[in-house]
Amino acid sequence: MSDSRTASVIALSGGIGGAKLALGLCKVLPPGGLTVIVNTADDFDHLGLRICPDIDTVLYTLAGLANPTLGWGRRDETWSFMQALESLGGETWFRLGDRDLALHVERTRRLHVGDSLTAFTADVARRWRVRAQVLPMSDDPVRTRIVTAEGELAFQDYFVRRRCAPPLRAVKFHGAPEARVAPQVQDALRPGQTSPPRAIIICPSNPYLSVDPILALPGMRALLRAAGAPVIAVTPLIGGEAVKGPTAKIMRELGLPPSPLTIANHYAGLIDGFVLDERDADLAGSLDLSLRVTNTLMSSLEDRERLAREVLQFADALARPRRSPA
Ligand code: FO1
Repeated sequence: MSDSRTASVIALSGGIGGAKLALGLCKVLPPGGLTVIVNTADDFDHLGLRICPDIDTVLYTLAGLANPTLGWGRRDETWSFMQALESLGGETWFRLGDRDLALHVERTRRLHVGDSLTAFTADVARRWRVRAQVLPMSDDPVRTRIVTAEGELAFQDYFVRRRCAPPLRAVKFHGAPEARVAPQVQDALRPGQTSPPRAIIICPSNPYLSVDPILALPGMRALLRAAGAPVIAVTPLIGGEAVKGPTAKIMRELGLPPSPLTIANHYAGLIDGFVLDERDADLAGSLDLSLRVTNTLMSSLEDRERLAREVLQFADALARPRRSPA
């Protein structure tokens, strides 16, 4: 049996929304008690640099360096590089702040000399005294492509350059069938018989753009199910809208009702429990799944910590029956 005080908690996360809950979990768990598995399918090469937006958002957030206004990038940012680039007629649709730039330059160098993305990310986390393990889902390239009414677009072209405007028809994850789950992710999910993780938490990230690429890796769903921990998803929708981002818009364009019920059904077969927002409590009767109904809006650090505690309590309650002797 796992000791819920020491067993690790694993979170699956995209960028901004997921990182908020990851921060709450990191604050309420002991150092080293959290492993965050992060989507890398938003990554791309831009201005000759490798950009990994979701990894960077998680790192900045957990290190206390995140830009509180933008949600992405660094706090106390300056934009001299962008201004200089603009004066040269360069590409400025994807904004790289001066301080943020250092991370992309150094990562690009390290990848060129043969380091893995996992090794570089761990090195940054250590230097910034991040108290959690931050793991790219894979060291192999997986790239999201968005099929729109105007043709197929690379993810950042769709998300940032076009601001998600073209109606979305389908989402593809190029490279996913050939990609390998990062060995460190496999280790985190297969720690051996004596210490299964305490919980696996699917953060309130966009299911279609941020979580699905993680789940699309060969063997990932089987690893999650076999880990021996309750798998819990936290709704990214409140009252039919995402707190931030295009989740509801995308669902409408895919012909799906923008409801937490749709999200819970999307994760059917993978999750043991679902965290529903209290503003959607009337939907509780329609879900044939263990539920926790609570305030999922994370405006402050206190909100993040409170939600993290509630999700962990929910996981512990779900784990108890399955772990008690027959
Ligand atoms: N998002 C934007 O909306 N505009 C930007 O100019 C932008 C720049 C950027 C630079 C570095 C980085 O790590 C992230 C950045 N993001 C930007 C956010 C990001 O591309 C998206 O939020 C994610 O890919 C979706 O999770």
